[in-house]
Amino acid sequence: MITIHSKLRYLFMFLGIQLVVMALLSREGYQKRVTYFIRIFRKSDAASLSGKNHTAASFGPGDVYANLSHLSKAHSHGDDMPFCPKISPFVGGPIHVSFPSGLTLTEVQRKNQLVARGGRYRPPDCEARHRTAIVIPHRNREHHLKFLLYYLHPFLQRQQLNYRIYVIHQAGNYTFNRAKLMNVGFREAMREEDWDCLFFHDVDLIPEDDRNTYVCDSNPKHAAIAMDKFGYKLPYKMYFGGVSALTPLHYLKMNGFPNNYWGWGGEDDDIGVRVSLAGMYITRPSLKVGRYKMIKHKLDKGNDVNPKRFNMLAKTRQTWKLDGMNTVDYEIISRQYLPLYTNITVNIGTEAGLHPSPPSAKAAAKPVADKPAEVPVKGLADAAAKQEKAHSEKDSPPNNH
Ligand code: UD2
Ligand code: MN
Repeated sequence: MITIHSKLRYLFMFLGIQLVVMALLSREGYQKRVTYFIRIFRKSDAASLSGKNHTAASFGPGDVYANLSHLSKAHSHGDDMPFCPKISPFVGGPIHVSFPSGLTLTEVQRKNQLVARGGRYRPPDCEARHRTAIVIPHRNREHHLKFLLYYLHPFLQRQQLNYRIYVIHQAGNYTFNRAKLMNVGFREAMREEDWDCLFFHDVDLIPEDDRNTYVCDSNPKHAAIAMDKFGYKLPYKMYFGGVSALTPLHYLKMNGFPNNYWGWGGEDDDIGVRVSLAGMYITRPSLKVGRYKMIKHKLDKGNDVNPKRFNMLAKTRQTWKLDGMNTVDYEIISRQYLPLYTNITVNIGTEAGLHPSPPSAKAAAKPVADKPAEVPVKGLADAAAKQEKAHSEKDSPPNNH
């Protein structure tokens, strides 16, 4: 009897101690860690989200959707939310990029359930440390846009950013003007919210490593340092095309981007030169991290090579203060808050202004004053000359991708 009693006593003591330990462990911090580990074991959630008929690559290593299910769905925005960690626990490194044929926007939407109307996202359970606007110049590239949205949304969520995607759509058929659309994007995005960083992003460039964080540096950042189309190398030192990131202060300091590069080419170099003329320098992520895949395409109709680009580039030093954010003129045609992005359709006019007169009236009218001169400029600016040389490889329009 005595032995049974003492055994029972030990058993109760043991159970009591266990209860105390459990009570201590069940405090909030422990709960969070347990939930985190439970989520890791439920990795397959992401796969089930898309249902049976998902067309994207299956969730193997490098799948950009693999750990999205770890993000809590509780929308607990409030004053007492802690800041997100400095390095997001959801960042996973290299991303496998492919272009499945059957992907639809509806599927992209279904896979990004925490993205709010207008392509808006905030981490649900922590206060983001960065507010980033993505600005995409666009016309007739819906197919590319769909893939970019498919990859960019989870990419940015993994980085725990507070972000919104703006697509700036050039109205009409007149020659495309990438840099002017960026100026429109800058002004319209800043009008809506106090972004601390803007990413200017080609529609056809897909980031391949989520350690390439979409936050700004102390100087303008060129993020697309390594692209497949250039053999994952920087084509030349001053290259600033593809994807770049500037704070509002950087942007205003260099008077934004030029408005008068109509057609393909040159504007990216003009922007690069503006950075240094404004007393700043270009920063870049490492070659390992700043990797991008460009969706293969031909030169678009309505975006012919700009034959004036070298002459114009030679004059950036004289023109950058006279043309840019301080002179941009445009008319917003519509602003749509779509499920995956904010679409801003804009009339940016032509070289002859926002409302150029019809050809018949033109004959009678005085010649357009601000039309860039065609005469070759004596003594090309250093940068322009160097670029022209370095370009021989890079500076060809995308007609053979
Ligand atoms: C290169 C640069 C690009 C820019 C361009 C010269 C790369 C990866 N990118 O792009 O940053 O400097 O040369 O202008 O090297 N777009 C449309 N619809 C059109 C035409 C252009 O949406 O009809 C947009 C779209 O976002 C596209 C971007 O403009 O990604 C650049 O045009 P591109 O892709 O035809 O030129 P590409 O690849 O040579
Ligand atoms: Mn391209």
